[in-house]
Amino acid sequence: TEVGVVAVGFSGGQQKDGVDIAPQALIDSGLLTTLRDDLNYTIHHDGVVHTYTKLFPTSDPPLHVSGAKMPMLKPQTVSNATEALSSQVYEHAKEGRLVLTLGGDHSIAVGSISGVAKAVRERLDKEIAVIWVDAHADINSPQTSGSGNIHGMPVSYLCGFSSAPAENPSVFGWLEKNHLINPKKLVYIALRDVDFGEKKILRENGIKAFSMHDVDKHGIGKVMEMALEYVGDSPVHLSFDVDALDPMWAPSTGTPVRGGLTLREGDYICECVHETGLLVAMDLVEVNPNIGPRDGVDGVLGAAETVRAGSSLVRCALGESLL
Ligand code: DIR
Ligand code: MN
Ligand code: MN
Ligand code: MN
Repeated sequence: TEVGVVAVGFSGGQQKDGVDIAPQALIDSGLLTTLRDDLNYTIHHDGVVHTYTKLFPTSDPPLHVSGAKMPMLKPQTVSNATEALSSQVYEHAKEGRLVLTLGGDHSIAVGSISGVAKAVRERLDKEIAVIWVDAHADINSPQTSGSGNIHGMPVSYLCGFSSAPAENPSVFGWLEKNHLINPKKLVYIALRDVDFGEKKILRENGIKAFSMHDVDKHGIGKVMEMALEYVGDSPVHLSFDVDALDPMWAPSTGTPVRGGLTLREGDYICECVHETGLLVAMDLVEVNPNIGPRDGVDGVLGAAETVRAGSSLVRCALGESLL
């Protein structure tokens, strides 16, 4: 199989530096050479960690959208970066490559998922399913967001619940109908920190979600059975936020939430998706090597171990565990 890799050193969807150095850390840990040499993939990668800084506007003031409590932060920066990423991902996906996007914060999923959705419509005349593994639902609109951080909003734009605001139509104005996903083909796993306004959006749109409560109740085996039955035979884009894992396994991330998945449960999710043969793209996001404790002191896991966990998730999704 052919894999297209896009390394995205972008942190503009939230406020903590460091998430932009994760792609290089993942590559330095040997992820791509393992995919090539041990898993026998043909890797297409330009060797660049894209920052898109040339596309950043000289000034990008917070955007006050009518009805919002908080202004959108770095709106044009995030829009420009994700627009560029969307076409990079599209170019890989239209060649039939499995696209691996290494982030970066989760706002970049607006780019990766839109590019895959468009390519799969053109190639296969199908809608993609999205499996979003995250402590958070990332489905705030600019109106419901309590932070203004766009990494809490990508799903809202991808579902078409939000679009270019009247106050500045160039912010996400590039998103076309063929970039969007069907909210009925979206399924969440590992949720445990969902804002009040987001719960309302999930409920009113009948969006399928398996929270940590469901993982505890049914076990990860049954949850994956139900999630994959829901997905059916649609091509799958797996968007994995490393904060879905418990901070014990992935402490180096911007918004850790206790009570998450074990590394084994995360790997299991990825293995199950691999087994379907439906995987067309994966994002690995929100690894932030600048956050968290030092590795190795009294067995404490820190940045290096978070990178290792992220690498393991990707390798499992690409079939490493198969005997
Ligand atoms: C919160 C936190 N729901 C927000 N979201 C995070 O800012 O909208 N997403 N951390 O990863
Ligand atoms: Mn690249
Ligand atoms: Mn996220
Ligand atoms: Mn998250």
